[in-house]
Amino acid sequence: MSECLFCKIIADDIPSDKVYEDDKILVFKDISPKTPIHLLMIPKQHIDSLAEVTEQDAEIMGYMMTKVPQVAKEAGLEGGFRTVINTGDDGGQEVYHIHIHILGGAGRMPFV
Ligand code: DGP
Repeated sequence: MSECLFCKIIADDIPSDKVYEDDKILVFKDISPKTPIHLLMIPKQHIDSLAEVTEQDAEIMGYMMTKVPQVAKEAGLEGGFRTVINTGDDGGQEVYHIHIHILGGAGRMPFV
């Protein structure tokens, strides 16, 4: 079995609060939300990080970007949202299964 935390969430070996799922991606609530709404979008295929993405991943990466606004709208983020992809140790990445943070729900956010 994969040792990857998010692969275990995909496999339902670890419970999560899912808000969207299809055959390619899963979106669930962050366990430690930084904003009132804080979601994580992950591909079901394992990719370590943005630094590992290749042209072969163009389809799934593009697919995720098209799903972000749909998921954000369904989560109630009508006024806008922030997306973040932490990459590598210096980028603050803790879980090495690529994920897009979708953050919002607290009004206008500061730049950083
Ligand atoms: P990052 O630092 O970009 O790798 O963010 C990892 C995020 O994953 C962090 O905001 C907390 C979240 N997280 C870690 N473990 C779990 C978990 O078991 N369940 C959920 N729902 N989120 C988790």
